[in-house]
Amino acid sequence: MRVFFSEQHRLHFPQGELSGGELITPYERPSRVEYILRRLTERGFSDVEEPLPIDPVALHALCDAGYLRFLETAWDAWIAAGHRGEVIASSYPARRMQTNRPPRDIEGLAGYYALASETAITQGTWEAALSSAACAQSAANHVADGAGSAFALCRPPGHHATADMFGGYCFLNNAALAAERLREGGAARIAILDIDFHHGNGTQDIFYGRGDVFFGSIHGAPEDAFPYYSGFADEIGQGAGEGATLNIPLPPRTGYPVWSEALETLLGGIHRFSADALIVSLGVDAFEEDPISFFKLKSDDFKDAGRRIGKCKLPTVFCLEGGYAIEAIGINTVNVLEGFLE
Ligand code: SP5
Ligand code: ZN
Repeated sequence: MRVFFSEQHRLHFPQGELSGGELITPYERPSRVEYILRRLTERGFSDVEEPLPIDPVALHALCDAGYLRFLETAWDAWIAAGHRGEVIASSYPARRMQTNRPPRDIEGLAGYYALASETAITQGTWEAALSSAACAQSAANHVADGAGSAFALCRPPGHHATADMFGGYCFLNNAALAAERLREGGAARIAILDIDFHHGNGTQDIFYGRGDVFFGSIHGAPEDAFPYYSGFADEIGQGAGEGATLNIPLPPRTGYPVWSEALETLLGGIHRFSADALIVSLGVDAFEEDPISFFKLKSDDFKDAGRRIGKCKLPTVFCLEGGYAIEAIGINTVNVLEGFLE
């Protein structure tokens, strides 16, 4: 399985994540991919390639133009305004306020385009986000060209990002870009399987009205887990997309017996949808030792999950999402890939 990876991810490393009222070193940090790369090498995944540069046409087709302009210029505008810290949103267009009038002031604009405050933008964030998206696009191209599977080692992750919002450590929705690329490559129906601990609100939002892209997710129940305001079981899609979204929220301390049953439910949905290709939003934060999550999967469970996904026999693009138990992130991620290849 070819791996797509760019060193550019390092350009995104904010000093601060807002957590429990403190600024801490972000959980989503560069060393995550170093552990994964090391494990890939150990396990013989030697086919590692630089992605081609991002296709700007595809990016603009997916995202809001004002949002892209914001991401590109936010750091400079923030510094020009005299702010001394990193770009962190603090004011939001909340209930009954104006959600369609981007302010001129950069502090207001940050909140306009944010969905959460834990995620800071720093000097290299835009370039890193572009390189991450490029990994997803190149992996999808590779699969569209006939490879059975590919792994996009995306950092920063993508599944919380909508067409016009960042947050949850995400800026550009890598899985959505991969899906569109596979569509252009001739796959009429795409399934996205999101096994990250958190609900992939961004991916769901992008495809909510679409009948040609299935989105299924297992995640911590919104009552208890970020992103809190989406991922309920009654979110099933709308219009042409009605029935093409399938959410399985699960409670604290869920272990593999219940989690794997949920996975089978999603795989059944994907089968009934008759997908031509599969994208896996591969977060491994369902791991029992993850510092910000509450499921109880063990390392071996990730291999079994990979095996079950492999039984779909679909051309598959894996996009890295979350996973913050850093010492185990390599083992858990590569276990999914190895299970899939068995
Ligand atoms: C891609 C991805 O996995 N994003 C996750 C973003 C989570 N952001 C909010 C985390 C809040 C965690 N608070 C729990 C702290 C437990 N000590
Ligand atoms: Zn996550």
